[in-house]
Amino acid sequence: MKKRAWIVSLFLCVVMVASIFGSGFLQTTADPADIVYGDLNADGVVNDDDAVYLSEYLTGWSNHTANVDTADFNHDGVVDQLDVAYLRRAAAGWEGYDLVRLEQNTYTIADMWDSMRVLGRAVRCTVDRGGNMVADAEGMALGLDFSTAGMEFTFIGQGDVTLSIACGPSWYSSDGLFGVVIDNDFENMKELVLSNSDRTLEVASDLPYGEHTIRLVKINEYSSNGMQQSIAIRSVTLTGQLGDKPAEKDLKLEFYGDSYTCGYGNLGRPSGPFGMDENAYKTYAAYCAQFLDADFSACAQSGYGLCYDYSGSSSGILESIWDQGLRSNTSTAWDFAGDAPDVVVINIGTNDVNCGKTITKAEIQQRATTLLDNIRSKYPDCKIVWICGLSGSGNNDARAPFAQAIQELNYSGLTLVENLPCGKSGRDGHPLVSEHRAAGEALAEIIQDLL
Ligand SMILES: [Ca+2]
Ligand SMILES: [Ca+2]
Repeated sequence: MKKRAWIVSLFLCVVMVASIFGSGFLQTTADPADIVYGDLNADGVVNDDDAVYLSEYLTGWSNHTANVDTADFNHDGVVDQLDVAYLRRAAAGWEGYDLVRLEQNTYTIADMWDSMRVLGRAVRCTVDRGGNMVADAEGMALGLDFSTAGMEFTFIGQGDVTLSIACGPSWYSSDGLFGVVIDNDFENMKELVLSNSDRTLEVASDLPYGEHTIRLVKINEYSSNGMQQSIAIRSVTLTGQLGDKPAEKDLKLEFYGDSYTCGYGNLGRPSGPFGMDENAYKTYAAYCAQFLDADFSACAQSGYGLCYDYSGSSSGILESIWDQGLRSNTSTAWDFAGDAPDVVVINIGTNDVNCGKTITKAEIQQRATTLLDNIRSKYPDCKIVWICGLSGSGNNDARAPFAQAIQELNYSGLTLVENLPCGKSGRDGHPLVSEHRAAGEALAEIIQDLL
């Protein structure tokens, strides 16, 4: 109550002072580069003396100066008694009162590394003149190939946020989408259209002054045939300063899969390029993670299978990509050293049972054991959920013996899901976003019971 009474009396005081002295004062004297933000009396520290100094300046002390660029602490464009109050609270360490100078800053990935989160399979890299990404632990850029790879950071400031990017050489035949989530508003995620000639990308505009959380994610998958793309984020330009590193979720999920996990065709735009009809942040996997308040990442590729891909080739299988960090540079292994997921979800088999091959139980079991042992070697304690494709599409009769083969492995820690309910109203018999959401909710209930 005391504090509130103080604020009220301060407010009344401010109203009185403002009415006497007008809306504020501007005086630019020193080079802004030489001024420590908040240090009005130039004694090298920011404390209550600076609030006193500013207050004296506002009451007309002729030997005092103040610069709007450095003394407008509440960022309303004028220097007045509100700034005195703001500075006093900032000097006292009140939460929400940060001295942030509103100037444009450009941060490379190297600059941001300790204050950003890496999402999914994003790889620190350099980018050569041809747009190729080369893994480099000291690199200035962040390479994104897999769906759900990205980054998240916070900043205190306002206005626009712009990326400097490079789109890989594989991206030549159509535009694609790039995902942006501002202040955790997943429902209104932006799907920005990217072309391979783009070198900058505005991901946010006209943000009001305050603390913001920016999540940047690749929502299209990579494809070596050029229909999808690589993206490297070189730097982020914003007005304000980087904030604290965003918090991790307590629960982590990791998905391995095919087009269902990539979100192929889920946006309901079947007449255009499939890069415009895919959002990996609106899949059963993404919604499952949202329902469980979990972090999630994906290692997935449309058309892939356990033993055979959709065309019956044995090259397009999860075993060949499960440990990759960059799809465009297949010698780049993913670094599994980060936090292990609590649950790994493998959603594979639909392409196997629909590719026209006759697959023996022994083949299924041998490939499954190899994949499971590989994942187990990295995550000794995780639970594993194996979904034999989403029901509703494809050959349901053929799925049964596939599921039976997995079940008979009796693999330690594995839960089999044979029929995850799902529709198929999107492109090529794939689920739409609403259908993914329903499947994600059902999967979240299954996982909840395992935890
Ligand atoms: Ca000072
Ligand atoms: Ca102000």
